[in-house]
Amino acid sequence: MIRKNTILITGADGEVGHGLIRQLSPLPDRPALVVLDIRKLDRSLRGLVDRIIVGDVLDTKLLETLSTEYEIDTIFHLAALLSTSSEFNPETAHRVNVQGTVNLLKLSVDHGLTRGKPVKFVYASSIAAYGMPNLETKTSAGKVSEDDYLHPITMYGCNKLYCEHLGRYYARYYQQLSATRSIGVDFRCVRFPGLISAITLPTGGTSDYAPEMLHATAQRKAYAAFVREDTTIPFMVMPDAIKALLALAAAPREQITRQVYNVSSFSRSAGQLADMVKRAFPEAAISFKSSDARQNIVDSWPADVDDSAARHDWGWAPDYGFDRAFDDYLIPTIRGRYQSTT
Ligand code: AKB
Repeated sequence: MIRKNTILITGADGEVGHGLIRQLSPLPDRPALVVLDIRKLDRSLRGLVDRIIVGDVLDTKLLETLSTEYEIDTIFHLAALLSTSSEFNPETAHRVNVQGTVNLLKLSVDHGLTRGKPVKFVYASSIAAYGMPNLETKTSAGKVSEDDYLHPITMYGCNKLYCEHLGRYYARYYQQLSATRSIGVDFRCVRFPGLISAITLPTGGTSDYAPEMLHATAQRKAYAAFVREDTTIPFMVMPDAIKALLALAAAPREQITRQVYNVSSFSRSAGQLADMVKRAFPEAAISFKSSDARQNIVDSWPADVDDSAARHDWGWAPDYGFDRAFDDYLIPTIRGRYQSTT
């Protein structure tokens, strides 16, 4: 039997997974889409994929079965516990975020060997991999490069940074002392800023104040952000996040000069985001009640990132700057989304 070329998406029921499925599903002659998540895929997406697996990235038996059933060409590994959830359950987060990634990297190297070609492994990392030492440094550092300030203060950030290293290890050094060298894995990683979708809300992140203020306001609810008004980190809207994943996956291997790439669209303070929301919804009731613990986490993330390597190597450029993100995507989409419910 000839097995169909397959794309495997883990964490498919998260918001990046949803965006990726919507983008990939209508493509002509696309590989089979096999999606894995601990939760059953949202009803609205079930008809868009070829197989839905409700299961755990920690279930190695399940992953082995997948490896025998499908010719896996590309894995988008999105499954993770986000930063706030991870702080409440650090050891569980470590298991899911790290052991889950190890399991998929191992699946990839073994699968690559059987098919004689490395599996493309696209990993979603995060600005949480950074740890700015204090607010003065955060302000003076400007756009930080991929290699600076890598001292994360969250379990999630530590997990993401370590998994970036694991990706490099499995790609280049796995089984380096054995007689038969591994075929490795074609590991590629984007470090995402805070993501904002007009369609879905994230669960358990710490950059969530941005999407939360927008979604609450669009539903005519008051919102108290858990950060100071001047809190600044980089953000990106979901269509650009999907664009980044697909562009990195599609880039010719010889153009890839590093394993981890920053990507960014706009960097704004929570107050500037609120002003934009108020411009569209003048009745918005947004306040700022900084919670020390979560504030501390966001303060440890850079105010902006340098994504020039992604721009140079694989032509990264966001479609949505700050104004366009709100005017052409967030506001019209979110109005449509809640029209019937408000
Ligand atoms: C989170 O807040 O945990 C995520 C992230 C920045 O990776 N949105």
